[in-house]
Amino acid sequence: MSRTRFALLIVLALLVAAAPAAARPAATTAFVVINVGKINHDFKINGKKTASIAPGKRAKLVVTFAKAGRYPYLCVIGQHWKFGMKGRLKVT
Ligand SMILES: [Cu+2]
Repeated sequence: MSRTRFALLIVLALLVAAAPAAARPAATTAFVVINVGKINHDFKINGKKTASIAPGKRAKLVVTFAKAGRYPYLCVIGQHWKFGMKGRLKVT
């Protein structure tokens, strides 16, 4: 699966922190990951990971980013990440 295809699996990244940016110590984001592939996948970022997601199913992962930066994400099932199921999320 290409890196671009994997990026499409991350359908929605919703910023749930309602306070003004200057007032909050960290940004909390809920990822809704939909597996549109034909085998199981997962999604790991910043030390948190979904369960294995079956084809056609979805999982939600709530992650807090303490500071701005680039955070690697990947699928840790098998060696999927070696075949491109990875990327970096920029948090500003
Ligand atoms: Cu995978």
